[in-house]
Amino acid sequence: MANDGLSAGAAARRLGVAVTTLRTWHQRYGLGPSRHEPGHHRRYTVEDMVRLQVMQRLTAQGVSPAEAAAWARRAPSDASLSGGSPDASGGSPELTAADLAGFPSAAPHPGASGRSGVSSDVAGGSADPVDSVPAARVGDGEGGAPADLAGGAPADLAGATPAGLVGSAPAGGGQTIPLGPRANPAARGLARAAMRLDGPSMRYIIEAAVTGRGVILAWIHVIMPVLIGIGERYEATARFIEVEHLLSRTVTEVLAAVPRPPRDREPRTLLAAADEEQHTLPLEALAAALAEQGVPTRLLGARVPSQALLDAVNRTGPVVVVLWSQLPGSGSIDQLERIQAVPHPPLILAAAGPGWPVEGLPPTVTTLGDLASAVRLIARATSD
Ligand code: B12
Repeated sequence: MANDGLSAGAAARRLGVAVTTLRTWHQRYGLGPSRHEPGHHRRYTVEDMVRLQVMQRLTAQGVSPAEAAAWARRAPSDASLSGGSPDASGGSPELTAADLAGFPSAAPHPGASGRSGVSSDVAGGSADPVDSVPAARVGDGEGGAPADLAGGAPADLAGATPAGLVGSAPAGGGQTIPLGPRANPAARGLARAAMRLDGPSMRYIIEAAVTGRGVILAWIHVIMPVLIGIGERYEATARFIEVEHLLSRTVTEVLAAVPRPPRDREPRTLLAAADEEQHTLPLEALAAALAEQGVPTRLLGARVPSQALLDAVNRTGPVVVVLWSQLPGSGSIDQLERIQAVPHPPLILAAAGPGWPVEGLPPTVTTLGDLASAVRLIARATSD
C-alpha cells in the first residue's frame, strides 16, 4: 500500500465489501480512515486496514458488528507489529505486513499451506477430535493463517459473552437455526449466513474451517451442528428446504475442493449412498478427510442402485466398501448381502449412517459410527 493511504473506494475493493459498508463501519463503529491532510478526503492507512480486516472476518463469522468492532479497535496501532499478541490484535495474530500487501478478501483455498496436523493425529489414532479440542475452540491457534476464522478471537468472545453472540438477531426476521449453547462461533456464523441465504459468507466460513483445522474438525464442530440444526428447523416448520439446499451445495463444493491424492494412487475404497438415498454429505466429508491423509477414494454419490453398486465392486475390486443410509427406508440389508456374495468381496464392508437397522446386520458387516473412526479404519485398511 502506498504511504499516503487508500481512498474509501480502493479500501472497499481490497476488502471485497461495499463502500456503503465501510461508511457504516465508520459512522456507527468508529472504524474510519485516520490519515488526514487539509483539503483532502481522509484516507485509510495500513493500521486502518488491519482493523477493517478484523471487522470483516469476524462479521463474516456471524459475530455482531458491535462486538466485532470492539475487537477491531483493539488491533495493533502499528501494523509492523505483525503477529502481535492475541490480546492486542483482536485474536488475529496472523495479520502480518505480508498479508497487508496482498490483502486477500477471501479465505485461502482448502489445501493451501497452513493446514494443521490435527486430522493426521486423528487418523493415526492418537487423538479423539471431540475430546482433544473443546467445541468452542476449534480453529484456535496452530493451524496457520486462516485458523482464527474458525475460532480464535470469537471463541474467546463466546466464552466471555455467549449471550451477546447468541442473542443478537440474525437478518431474516429473527429466524434462527437452533444450535447448542456451546456451539462454535464459526458454526453460529454459518447458521446465520445460511438463514440469510448468503452463499459467499457460508463458503468463506466453511473454507476457513476446513483449511484451518482440517476436514474432520470442521465437519464435527462447524458443518454438522448446522446441518442437524437446519434439519430440526425443517422438521418443526416444514420450511427452509432452500436453506438446506444452499448449505448442502456449499458444503459439497468446499469438500470437493480439498486436494486429492496424486492420480497414480489407485483408489481401494468405494463410497456409495444406498439405493434411493439422496443424503451424501457424510460420504463427501469422508472422501475429503481421507484425501487429506493421502488416501484416494471412489465416491459414487447419491442413490446408487444395488446392481450398479455390485458392478462397481466387481469392476474395481475395492478393499473397503462404505454404504451410507440416512433414511430408514434406504437401509435394506439385501444390498449388503449381495456385496458379500460377489466372487471377491471387499475386506471391509461397512454400513454407515442412521438409516441402517440397529440389529440384524450380517455379522461380517462393520458399522461406522463417526467420521474420525471411519477415516482411521480406512486409512489403516488401505495402507500398503
Ligand atoms: C442435507 C440434508 C438433505 C439434503 C441432502 C444433500 C446431500 N447432498 O447430502 C437434501 C435436500 C437432498 C435432503 C433431502 C431430504 N431430506 Co434431508 N436432511 C439433510 C440434513 C440437514 C443433513 C443430512 C446429513 O448430512 N446428515 C449427517 C449428519 C450431519 O447428521 P447425522 O446423520 O444425524 O449424524 C450422526 C451420524 O450419522 C454420525 N455421522 C455424522 N457424520 C458422519 C460421517 C461418517 C463417515 C460416519 C461414519 C458417521 C457420521 O454422527 C452423528 C451422530 O451419531 C438432515 C438433518 C440431519 N440431522 O441429518 C436432513 C434429514 C436427514 N432429511 C430428512 C428428510 C425428511 C428429507 C426428505 C425426505 C425431505 C426434505 N427434507 O427435503 C428428502 C428426501 C431425501 C432422500 N430420499 O434421500 C430428515 C429425515 C428424517 C428421518 N429420520 O426420516 C432429516 C433428519 C431432517 C429432519 N430433522 O427432519 N436432505
